[in-house]
Amino acid sequence: MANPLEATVLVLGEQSEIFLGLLKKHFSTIYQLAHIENKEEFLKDNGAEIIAVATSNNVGMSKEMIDALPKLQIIASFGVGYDSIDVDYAKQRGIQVTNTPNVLNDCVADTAMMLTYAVARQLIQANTYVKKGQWTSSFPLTTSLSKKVCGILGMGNIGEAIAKRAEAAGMEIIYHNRTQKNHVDYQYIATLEELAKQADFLILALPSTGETQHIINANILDKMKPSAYLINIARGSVVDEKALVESLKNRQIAGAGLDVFETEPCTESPLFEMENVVLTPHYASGTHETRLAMAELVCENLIHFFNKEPLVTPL
Ligand code: 8YV
Repeated sequence: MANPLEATVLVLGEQSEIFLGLLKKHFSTIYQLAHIENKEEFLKDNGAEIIAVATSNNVGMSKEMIDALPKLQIIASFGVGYDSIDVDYAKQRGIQVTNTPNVLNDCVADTAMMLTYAVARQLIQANTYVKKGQWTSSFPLTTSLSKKVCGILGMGNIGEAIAKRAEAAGMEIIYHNRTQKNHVDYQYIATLEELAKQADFLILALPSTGETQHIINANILDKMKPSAYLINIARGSVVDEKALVESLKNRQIAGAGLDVFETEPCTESPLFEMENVVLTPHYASGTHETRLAMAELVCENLIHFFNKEPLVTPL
């Protein structure tokens, strides 16, 4: 491996060993702001020199942080979602922003399907049933995926990867998106209300934007069938979690599989008590392989930036 580039990168937040290790391999000076005791003093002394920042979706970058770095030229983020970064303000200031699309599609789509299977086939209960020695009679019957309607909200790259898997499971795919996608054969449903009505499994794969906050609210949950499940691998903010809890309590829907929450990390919630809910800790992209690919893509973007080449995945 070649010597690291003579370049400085300021890293925001606590980042994984995989990510930090790669940054250290590629760039000569890495400052980890989270580990600097007097951040204000550090930013006063070094802020004017820093042109590159590495962050992640769970850490983000606020307008205030951008303002603390007057020479900033690039924000390279680890994650496909960028709702935690003030991208509009960065762009106004002429700062380029990159994310890590596509490399995580498979793992995120796998997680969507894993949650779908887990809620439908009661994987968690079945596992407990065997391990606790309760298998004295047959386990209650569960719900099949095949021939069921999989309604996908958000037919981007992740939505498509989910659709392929759901198709392979024998499901019928319908979707709603801001615009109809010409290159996919799945049935387009013009409104979210109608999608919610028809879906046996409503899978959320849309970005979190100003327009999508609480897009799944009491009104939409009301439209869902009592036998339907909600699966969310997108962002917690797209679901009104209080309304979801109510609808689960009242058995207005059959259950939910959630990888993301309105507040993360989520350490207490009425959802924890619910048998018909399967929860995972926002770990859809969290495999060795995918996190390495994400870290590599952040570094590639930064290398291109320092070499004055076009960025690989600019926003
Ligand atoms: C996170 C994600 O990036 O890519 C995204 O948008 O939500 C995840 O892959 C990861 O948890 C690091 O913040």
